[in-house]
Amino acid sequence: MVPTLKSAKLHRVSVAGICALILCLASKHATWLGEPLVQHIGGFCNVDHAARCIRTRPLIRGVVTRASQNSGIHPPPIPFMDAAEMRREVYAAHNLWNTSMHAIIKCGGDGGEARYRLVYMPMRNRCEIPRLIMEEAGCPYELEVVGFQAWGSVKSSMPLGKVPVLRNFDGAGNDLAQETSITRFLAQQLGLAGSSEFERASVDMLYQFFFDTLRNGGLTHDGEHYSATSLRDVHGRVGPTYQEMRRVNNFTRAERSLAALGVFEDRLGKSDTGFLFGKSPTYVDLGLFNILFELAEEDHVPDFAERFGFPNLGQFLNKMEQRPNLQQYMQSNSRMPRYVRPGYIYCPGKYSPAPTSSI
Ligand SMILES: N[C@@H](CCC(=O)N[C@@H](CS)C(=O)NCC(=O)O)C(=O)O
Repeated sequence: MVPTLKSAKLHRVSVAGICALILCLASKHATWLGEPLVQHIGGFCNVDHAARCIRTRPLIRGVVTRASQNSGIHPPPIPFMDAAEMRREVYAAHNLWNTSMHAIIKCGGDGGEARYRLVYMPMRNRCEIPRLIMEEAGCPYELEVVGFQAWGSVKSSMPLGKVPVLRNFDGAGNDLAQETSITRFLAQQLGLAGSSEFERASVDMLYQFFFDTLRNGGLTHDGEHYSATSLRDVHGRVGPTYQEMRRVNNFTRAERSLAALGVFEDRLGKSDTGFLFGKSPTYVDLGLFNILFELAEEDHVPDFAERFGFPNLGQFLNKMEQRPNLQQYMQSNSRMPRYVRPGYIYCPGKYSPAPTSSI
């Protein structure tokens, strides 16, 4: 069974039922109970995690809140924020380093109950493919946005001290870190990982290739193996195919970029559905879409398909962009801004203009 955030809470409450009853009975004595209780929870996991446990257990919240106050620990609830307001605040910060919000925005689906909560900083980068998976699947989820200046107090509660993280992914209170693990997990849960064992293996192979090349091992769209900016001033297809290249080579970034894109162009040429595998998009299609969408931005190479002789990639981008859920997402306020490096400076992009004061 796939847990929703709510069913996970119910599960935890039932597991903690006996404890909750004892705590309710003891609530009159919260003053003396408080400090040891918080110390116990804090020792068992950590204070931030304890704060999250506390927020999801209404039965014991009163007791523990008093306990927290008594011990000087105030677990701050993470507030919900309107997505348009979040966008204004993010752009107003000018760059990632100035952001200080810690709030949740509701995303995906038709406004139903959230099934997942994804934590990330206010940018696209490593949380974009997990988001595209949930958006394409029409799955309601929460995005917990941690501004860079708020990160210091959140970091220690993350399994590996980094984001993205999928909160309580198993309904038993555990968090899942690592972009690629989150991507594969969500894709499997939401039916975007391939339709047979063999197809899933093939999708995984191409995703690993995608991650090594077009994603530069996770360092986004501008690195040693692939760089959208390196292609701005290139005209025509240059360099060998990826298969002809040695792993260690002296080719330019532009040549390596075109070689990697060529693998996807060829793969699409063999497909009779317009997707990389099967009859519907999988997570590797969404990853490729994300890269091509960025490549086609006005300040990169909007005419990349004609310029480099990649007709299949051009058609693929158009087709993916027209998918209703993706189209809705890209035009929504919940989409985080693009940025340029160095400096992680926010910049507007297609469908996601910087808000004006009249909005
Ligand atoms: N291999 C990890 C890398 C995660 C990572 O480096 N995340 C950055 C944000 S993109 C982070 O958490 N930085 C804050 C820090 O290092 O404290 C993954 O793919 O999830």
